[in-house]
Amino acid sequence: MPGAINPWPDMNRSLALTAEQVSSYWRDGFLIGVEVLSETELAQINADIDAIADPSHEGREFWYEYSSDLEKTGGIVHGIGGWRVRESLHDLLWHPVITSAFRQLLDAPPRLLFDQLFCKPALQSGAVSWHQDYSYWTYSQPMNHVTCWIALEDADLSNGCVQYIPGSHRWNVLLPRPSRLTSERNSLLGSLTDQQRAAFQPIAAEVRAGSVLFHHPLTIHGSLPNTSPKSRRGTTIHAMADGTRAVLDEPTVDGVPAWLLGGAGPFYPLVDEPAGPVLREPFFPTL
Ligand SMILES: O=C(O)CCC(=O)C(=O)O
Repeated sequence: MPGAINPWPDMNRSLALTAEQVSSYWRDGFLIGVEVLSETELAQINADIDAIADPSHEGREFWYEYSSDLEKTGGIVHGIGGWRVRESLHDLLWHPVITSAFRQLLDAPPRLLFDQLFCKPALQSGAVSWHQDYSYWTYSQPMNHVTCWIALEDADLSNGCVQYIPGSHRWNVLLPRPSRLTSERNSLLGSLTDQQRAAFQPIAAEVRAGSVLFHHPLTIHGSLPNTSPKSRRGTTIHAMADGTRAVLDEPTVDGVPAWLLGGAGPFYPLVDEPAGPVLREPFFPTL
């Protein structure tokens, strides 16, 4: 039976990013608008997301985290681990245009760190605070990560598209992490120098459904609330280079969920790897 996502959508198209796309990623810290998904693939993923809106949906036990309670999530339907819940979200991880871009941008074989769903229903709040992704993942070392954000619906400023601060990945800073889903969306600005504040010029990553964004783990990004009558759905794949280790001083670390550690417990780490265990199957598959 064919998978939900066609593994070879168009044999005539080049899978690779162009040299210009790769250099603009390194210059700006992000890349906007690589076309990936067909109408059919989008329809399948969106039908699956419609189905998971029901809190009693089949397979819900496979989420690492899931909440459609907008009161709790600040107006965003948020999930981690969708690849284990629906076939379309699973197959998306191995879309050849995405995996080959990961390989180019990491310059290494990619692995999944985790996937993450961010859906902003129409006319709801739903801001994502300014943040750098790596501030949440410092346990995964060395830092060689890249995120792909996939537009499942058209995204523009009015419905809260992702916004980036160009060049911020080259500021050579790791700023304190804010709570990601919060009304205090500008709290990170308090940690910037005057020079960084002057360079804080957001670019709105407006994209059509089916196109994707890539960003560097130190690029500052966030998004405004959705005040429009249009829903805004996006899902991300956070990838890391093969060989990335979980470097932790303690069996459990505040803010690091147990699933990320492949099953933390009193006997963690289960393997004798002084440098920290390599993040690998089954939770961190190769892409
Ligand atoms: O979907 C959003 O608005 C934010 C996404 C995000 O923070 C991320 O992809 O790291």
